[in-house]
This record gives sequence, structure tokens and C-alpha cells, in this order.
Amino acid sequence: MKLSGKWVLITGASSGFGAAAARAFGAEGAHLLLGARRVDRLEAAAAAARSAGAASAQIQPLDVGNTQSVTTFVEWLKQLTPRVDVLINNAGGAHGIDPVATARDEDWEAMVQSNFLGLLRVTRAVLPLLPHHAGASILNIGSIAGHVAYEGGAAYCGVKAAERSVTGALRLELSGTGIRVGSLDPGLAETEFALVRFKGDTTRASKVYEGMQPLVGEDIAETLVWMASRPPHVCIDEILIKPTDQAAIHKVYRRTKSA
Ligand code: NDP
Ligand code: 8X3
Repeated sequence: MKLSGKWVLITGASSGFGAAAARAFGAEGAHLLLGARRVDRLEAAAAAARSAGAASAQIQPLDVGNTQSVTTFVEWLKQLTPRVDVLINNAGGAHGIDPVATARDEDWEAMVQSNFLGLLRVTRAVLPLLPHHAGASILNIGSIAGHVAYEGGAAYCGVKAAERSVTGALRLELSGTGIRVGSLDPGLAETEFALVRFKGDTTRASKVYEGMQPLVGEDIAETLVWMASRPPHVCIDEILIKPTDQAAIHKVYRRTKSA
């Protein structure tokens, strides 16, 4: 299915996977609706998407953790288009890596609001704009963390497991509409994810990827483009995508620095 001229909404488009997806869908000639909280970064992402060939790239502040912000965002986009062909629920991330015994409410709440409730809120608001039987897609960004729990990841793994449940429930609820619902679940990818998780500690963040080759935003973006561009009768339910160096969540091959 051609993406040229389609309307693609990307949450969390100010960095990482979202900004890379804006460029990749832009290169296909799509119209882009980009949301996140950092407007200066959204502007940069939109400019890059236009340079890549986007039919249009428009931005609006969006906090998926706030119902009013989601409502305002959708009212804004309805002035631009009566339909959204591809909804990419990408906004989210991890806050902290503390065990349950010492983790903080504000970190848990931030993760639940963005990764879980944010996904639900945005989807509820956009559903009336998704055309039936025209190859529309809802693509949710999950994680390997939604498949396997790890120490310090109780809340993050929990919200990403919840994403898989939301994806499954939506697919059932939308049966017969022709709207595809898929989950793209990455392993280690070098974006601003670790920097956010470690609250700006660049040394700790860079250690996550030390000596191994992580995924990058473009790997995820091209997979999203592939999922959305399948023929309308084909739904890619779920993809787990990891770096070759990450054989399993805890088995990461790291070269020595001198190698
Ligand atoms: P980044 O930190 O680079 O990007 C996260 C994006 O989410 C930013 O654009 C940020 O924008 C946005 N965001 C966060 N909270 C909100 C909010 N409340 N409202 C609106 N936007 C929000 O990390 P990634 O690109 O890696 O993360 C994208 C998704 O991929 C996340 O859901 C993450 O959990 C998931 N993921 C990441 C992996 C990785 O290893 N990198 C692996 C598996 C999944 P802003 O701050 O401007 O609002
Ligand atoms: C991000 C991947 O393994 O850091 O979702 O949780 S992981």
C-alpha cells in the first residue's frame, strides 16, 4: 500500500524512534501530524521530514499524560484533515531502574501516564478519524520489556506488557472494520531512552550500549513503514526486533574496548 498522501500521526516525534519515523514516512511522501512536549525539537523533526520529502509536516504540543492536551491536539488536527490513516503510538519511556522496594511514585506514575494511559487516550480520541476498510493502521511501540521482566523494571515492564494487552484488545474490538492493529517491540536501541531513564546521567546512559551495536531509530522507522505499507488485507500483529548482539534480554554480547 502506498503511503504517499496518507495522513500519519506520530506521538513522541521530538526524538528517537518518533523523529526517525517522521523522516521515514516523510520520505514516502506522507502528510505528518507530529506531537510531543518539546516544541523546539518537534520543529527540528518536522523540518527534517520536509527535507526528506513529506507532503506536509505539522506540529502541535502534546502531553499524552493529560486528557485535555490530547483533546486539544485532536481538535487541532481535525482542522487539517478529516482522517488519520496511520496512528503511531510511540510516546513513552522508562523513568528510573529501582527495585520495587525503593522505587518512587512519581516515576511509576510518569510511566503509567505516558506508555499506558497515554496510548489509550490518544487511540480513543483518534479512532473516529480512522477510515474503515482503507488499510488504516494503529501501530503501538511496545518493548522486549513487555515480554520478559527484569530487575528494576517492574513498572516499565508492566506498562509495556499492558501495551501488548491493549493492542490485542483493540484488534478484537476493531474486527470487521479493516483497521490493522500491530505492536513493534524493540530491544536495546540507542536514542534518548537511557538518558531519560537515568535522569540525564550521560555516563550511566552510555554504559547501556558500551561495546555492543544497538538498534538505532532508523531500524524502527523502516520497520514501521513496512508494517503500514502492507496490502490492506495483511496485518502484522507483532514484531520483536533486537540487535544481533542482544541474543536475549540479559545476554548482550559486548566487545572489549580494544577489540
Ligand atoms: P526517546 O526518549 O528518544 O523518545 C521518547 C519520545 O516520547 C520523545 O519524543 C518524548 O517527547 C516522548 N514522550 C515522552 N513522554 C511523553 C508525554 N507524556 N507526552 C508526549 N510525548 C512524550 O526514546 P525512544 O525513541 O527510544 O522511545 C520511544 C518509544 O520506544 C517509547 O515508548 C519507549 O518506551 C520505546 N522503546 C524504546 C527502546 C529503546 O531501547 N530505546 C526499546 C523498546 C521500546 P517529549 O519529551 O518532547 O514529550
Ligand atoms: C527498552 C528496552 O530492555 O531497556 O524498552 O527495557 S529495555
